[in-house]
Amino acid sequence: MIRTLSLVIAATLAMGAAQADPRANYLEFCADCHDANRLGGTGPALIPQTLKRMRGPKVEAVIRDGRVTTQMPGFAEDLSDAAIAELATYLKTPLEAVPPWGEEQIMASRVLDEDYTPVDAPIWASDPMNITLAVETGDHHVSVLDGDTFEVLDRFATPFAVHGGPKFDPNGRFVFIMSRDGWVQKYDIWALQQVGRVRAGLNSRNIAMSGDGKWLAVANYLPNTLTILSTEDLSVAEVHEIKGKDGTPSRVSAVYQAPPRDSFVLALKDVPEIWEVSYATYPDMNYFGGGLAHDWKIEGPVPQDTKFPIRRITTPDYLDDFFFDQAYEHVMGASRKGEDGLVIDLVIGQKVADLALKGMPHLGSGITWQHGDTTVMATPHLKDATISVIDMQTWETVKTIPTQGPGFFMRSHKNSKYVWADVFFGPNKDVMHIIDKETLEIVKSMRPVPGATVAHVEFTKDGSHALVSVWEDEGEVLVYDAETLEIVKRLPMRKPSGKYNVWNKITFEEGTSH
Ligand code: DHE
Repeated sequence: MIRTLSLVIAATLAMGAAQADPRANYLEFCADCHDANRLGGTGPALIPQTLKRMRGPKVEAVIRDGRVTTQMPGFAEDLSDAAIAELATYLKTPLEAVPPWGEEQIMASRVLDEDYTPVDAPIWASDPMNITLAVETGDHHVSVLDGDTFEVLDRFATPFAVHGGPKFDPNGRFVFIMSRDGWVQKYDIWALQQVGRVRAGLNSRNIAMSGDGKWLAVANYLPNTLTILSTEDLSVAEVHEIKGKDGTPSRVSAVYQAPPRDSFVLALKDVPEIWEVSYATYPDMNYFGGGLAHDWKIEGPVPQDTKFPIRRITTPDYLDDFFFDQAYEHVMGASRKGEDGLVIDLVIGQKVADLALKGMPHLGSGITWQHGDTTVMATPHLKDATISVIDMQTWETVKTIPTQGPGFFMRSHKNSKYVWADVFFGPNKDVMHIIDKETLEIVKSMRPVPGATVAHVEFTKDGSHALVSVWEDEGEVLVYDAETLEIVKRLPMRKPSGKYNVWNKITFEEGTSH
């Protein structure tokens, strides 16, 4: 009797211990799909870098109730509320050590589709230059749209939580898509087939395509690296470890393509430096837009044992978010504190101006257009209900346009007289402002679906139509006549986010972010 009782007590204590040990619960209930090291498997990585970026229900609620439209079940019957809370805290704790993720691990993750069959020409009859992709974050898909009829040519699954703009090769045939967990997907638009996937980082920011279409650079937070992939077969060309001049490791906030300079430009999170990584090849050497000739401008040695030499520019501040002039000679950078910005001349590698920018400008969403005899750049602010318009010759703010709330994205097209600017945050998140490019005044504020977030606009190739996301789970893409501002078509979609037109992207159309 005593023995039975002690067995019961021991079992109860053991269960209590398991319930209280979040790591044990993780291994029992989560590891099969999310990996024993929390780095992701069929489900996403469960690390703070990924979790804090996810919009939607809180972590506890997802563990308890599951996630609709995904394979994530609820664990309310297996785990007490206290155990769920502890498990959530465990998932929000940084990894003790970041496992190695170099060439070997990246190559081991690569999957090339065996049934992928290349084609000589598109298998559809639409205008290949007017194809538009719509990312649907609700169920992690992309819809391929004919830009004239808005017919959906294909709808394919992407890796979990795509972020940033997909990048097209210079012919607009292949597109590369990146997820926050570092997966890069290659998709053949002509064949409407996935070519393959590779995990280029463990937690990544965005990707950039080289001007010649041969290389794809992947900006990583985890580990602190830039991965350069061959676009041909997604193999690793090089993995650059990112360390500042004093040896401080740094996350890469973003990588940008600078085609006239034959280089990638990197914004670094943890060191006050800009890096330029050249993909120029002998004999067409155009290292750093010719800057290599002036080696007094280059700080630090240019490594000889790399295909992709690096130039470092020391900056007076930590810069997080960039915008380039059309010639890629100047870069505007927002300070990491989000309180101001500055302009660096990439040729001489020096600061040439300060920018009056408050309230966390989102320069990456900036656009330019001709205004009188100058070019202006406009940017929204993530923490201020204004849009700043900056003269790109004097770098002065020529106008601050008050809006109905902080915005995220802006778009225009050279054939359109309007700029479209969303209000992403606050009670007026259902508003889309229309700004006259000449008067710099808001001429219309539209509320297409009252109460629903409307955000991100993309134009068709000729600028005649503007596509707007109703950013809700049961959402839609609204197709507007860009002149009359009337809705001409509604395309149901699952939480659509960004849309990307092949022509506007590969020609670096001035009204779109690059
Ligand atoms: Fe983005 C682009 C950084 C939050 C949706 N976002 C970008 C780019 C950068 C960036 C550097 C340019 C990459 C490119 O296209 O090559 N984003 C950041 C952040 O630092 C920020 C503020 C915080 C973070 O979570 O990392 C952030 N972004 C978001 C979101 O919360 C959004 C709205 C939803 C989501 O998907 O996470 C979001 N970001 C987007 C989209 C683009 C983007 C749709 C592409 C815009 C385009 O038209 O090119």
